[in-house]
Amino acid sequence: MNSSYDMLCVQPSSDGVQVIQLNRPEALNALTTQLLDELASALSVAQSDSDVNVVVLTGSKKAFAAGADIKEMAERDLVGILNDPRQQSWQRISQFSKPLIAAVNGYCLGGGCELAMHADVLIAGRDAKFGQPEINLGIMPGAGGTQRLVHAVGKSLAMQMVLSGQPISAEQAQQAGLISEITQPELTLHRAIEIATDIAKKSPLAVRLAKESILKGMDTDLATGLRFERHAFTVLAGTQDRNEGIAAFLEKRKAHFTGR
Ligand code: CO8
Repeated sequence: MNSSYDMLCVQPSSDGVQVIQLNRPEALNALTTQLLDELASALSVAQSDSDVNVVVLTGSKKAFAAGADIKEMAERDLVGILNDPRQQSWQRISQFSKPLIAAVNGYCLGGGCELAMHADVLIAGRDAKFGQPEINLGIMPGAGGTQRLVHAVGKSLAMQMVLSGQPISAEQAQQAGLISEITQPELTLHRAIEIATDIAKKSPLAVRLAKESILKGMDTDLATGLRFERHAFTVLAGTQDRNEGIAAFLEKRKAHFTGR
């Protein structure tokens, strides 16, 4: 465990997978400026660590994260929010280009839900609750909740969640497409690591460009997305991993990818 963080437990990578756990149990992992900064830093380190292919982000049994820290927010006025240092952390988190898997149990609310939606794959325990309750505080989501949630669950459910503040269950989240799998709560992290370990064995270049292509497509029109996909697909034709993948298939053996 890395002790350079106060509010995170960062495990050493194993089989290309690193687990980062939000660790502020006394406040249900509410996201303070410091916690978000530590997370952005841990992801930057993981980004440049060649031993890390995939990161799993998780919280505790009771909460992935119960939102932005309301006590800290209470101290910020309009100018404080305008100059909000958390904005830079969100930006850095969104730039993480390796696969990020969220393993969610318990409350996943407000900024916590917005953080989980930065993940490429979300899985959750049966008891997880996803919501954007900011409206109950007289505010609204401010870190992607009105944008990414619409992509994830569609307009009608996103409106219902954001305007009423009512959370949805893991089952509803799966039906709507916010999460891909539901597990028993005690198995969520194990299952996330299993998915991550599988992805970590693939060609890192292909994984990176496939992720980028999907994200690009969500941000742009179909023609631009298809053009990006075609370029990315073409770039991969020049990699050793592509030769290795095809040769391994033809020779009926397992591929060994090196990221070249
Ligand atoms: N902020 C600060 N502290 C919190 C938060 C939070 N979001 N959530 C829980 N805590 C603290 C509680 O104050 C309590 O501390 P203490 O024991 O010192 O009183 C401790 O965690 C345990 O919480 P509860 O006793 O309330 O636990 P319950 O099981 O009774 O309830 C709930 C759990 C339902 C999750 C409840 O804690 C709750 O409603 N929390 C607030 C949820 C919320 O409103 N989240 C949205 C916050 S606003 C937001 O996220 C805006 C994001 C914008 C980002 C923009 C960035 C640039």
